Amino acid sequence: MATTPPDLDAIIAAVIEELRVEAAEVRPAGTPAPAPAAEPPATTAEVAANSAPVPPADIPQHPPQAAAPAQSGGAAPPRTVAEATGRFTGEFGIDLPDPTEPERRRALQVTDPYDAEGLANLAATTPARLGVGRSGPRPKTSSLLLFQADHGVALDAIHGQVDPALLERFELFTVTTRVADRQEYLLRPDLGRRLSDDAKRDLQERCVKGAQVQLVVGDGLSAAAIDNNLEKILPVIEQGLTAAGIRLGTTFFVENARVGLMNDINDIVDAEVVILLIGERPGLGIADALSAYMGYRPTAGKTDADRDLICMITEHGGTNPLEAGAYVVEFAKRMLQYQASGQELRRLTADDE
Ligand code: B12
Repeated sequence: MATTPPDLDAIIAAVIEELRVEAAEVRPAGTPAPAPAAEPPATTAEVAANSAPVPPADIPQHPPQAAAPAQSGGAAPPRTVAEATGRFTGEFGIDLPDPTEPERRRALQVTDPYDAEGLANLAATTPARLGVGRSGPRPKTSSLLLFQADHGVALDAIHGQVDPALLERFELFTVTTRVADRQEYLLRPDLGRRLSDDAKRDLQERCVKGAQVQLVVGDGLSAAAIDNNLEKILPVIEQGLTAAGIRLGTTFFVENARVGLMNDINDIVDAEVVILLIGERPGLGIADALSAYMGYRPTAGKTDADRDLICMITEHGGTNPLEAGAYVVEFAKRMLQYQASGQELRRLTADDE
C-alpha cells in the first residue's frame, strides 16, 4: 500500500498551519476561512510573493523567516512555505515585471489559445481587458496588480485637486458649489449642480454679463483632466472664438462642479452659449479625459437633452485637446447661428446632415 513519506506529511501540516495562522490574523471577525492553497508554489517568484506580500499598513506583517532546508523525521516542522520547499533565496522582494508598462498592459496571457490570431485581432479592437488568462479560478497576479494600479490612478484623479498654479496662469478665479467636501460631492450630485451663495455673489461682481460665449472650467470627476488638458485646449478655444469676432465672458473655475451647474451660472452671467470644460469620470486605464459640455442659453429647467458634448479629450487614447478645441469653436458657432443646442439643434440641422 502506498504511503505518504513522513517529511511530506510534516510539510503539508506546516503549510496548512501557516495558512490558518495568517487567515486568523488577517481575516475580519465573522468572515469565513479561505480554502487552503491547492498546489505548492512553482517558482521562486511565487514563493517570494506568497511569503512576503506587501500588506496594507493596518495588517500585521510576519517578520522575515531565516532560510532553512526542508526538515524531516523528528526535527521541528518547517514554519514557512519557503522553508518547506527549500527554495527561499534569502531575499524578499517583488520580482514581477511592472504590469503598467505598455507592452505588458496589452500582453495576451491566455495559455495555448484555440485561435491565437483571432484573439490578437479581437484584443486590438478595444482597450478592454481581453485575453488576460487566469490562474485556476483566479486572475493572474499581473492582471490583479494592473487592475489595482489603474484603480489607484482613478482614485487619485477623483480625489485630487486641480493645480492652483495652472489656474493662476490663466488668471481664473475660483468659486464653489453647495458641496462641502469631496465626499459630499460624490454622494450628492444635486449639490454640485448649484452655486454656493458666495459663488453667486462673486459671479455677479466679477463676470462680464451678456457675452456671446461664457467659458467655465470645472474639476468634475477628474482633476487630472484639467491638469493635463487645460493648457492646450483653453487657448485654442479662446483664440478661435475671438478670431471669429465672438465676445467672450469672464472665464472662471468651479470646484466640485457637475454639468447641471451650467443653468445656475447662466442665470447670473446671461450668455448666449455656455461651454463647461469638466473632468469626466475616470476609467480603469484613462483617468484624465475632459469633456466640453455646451448649451444655448442654459437656464433653470434645462436638461441634458438641451446640451451637447465633446467627450474623451485626452492625449492618452482620446481626441487631442488641440483638435478638440477647434471642434468646440465650430460647435459654438453653430449654436450661435441656429440659436439652439441639444435636441433642438439636431431638429433644426437635420437637413444639413
Ligand atoms: C455617467 C454617464 C452617464 C450616466 C449619467 C448619470 C449621472 N447622473 O451621472 C447615464 C448612465 C445616465 C448616462 C446616460 C446617457 N449617456 Co452617458 N455617459 C456617462 C459617462 C460614463 C461619464 C460622464 C461624466 O463623467 N460626466 C462628467 C460629470 C462631472 O458629469 P455629471 O454632472 O456628474 O453627470 C452628468 C453628465 O454625465 C451627463 N451626461 C451623461 N451622459 C450624457 C450624454 C449627453 C449627450 C449629455 C448632453 C449629457 C450626458 O448627465 C449627468 C447628469 O447631468 C460618459 C463617458 C465619458 N467619457 O464622458 C458617457 C457619455 C457622456 N454618455 C453618452 C451618451 C450617448 C448617453 C445617452 C444619450 C445614452 C442613451 N442613448 O440613452 C444618455 C443620455 C443621458 C442624459 N443625461 O440625457 C455619450 C455621449 C456621446 C456624445 N458625444 O454625445 C458618452 C460620452 C459615452 C460614449 N462614449 O458614448 N450617461
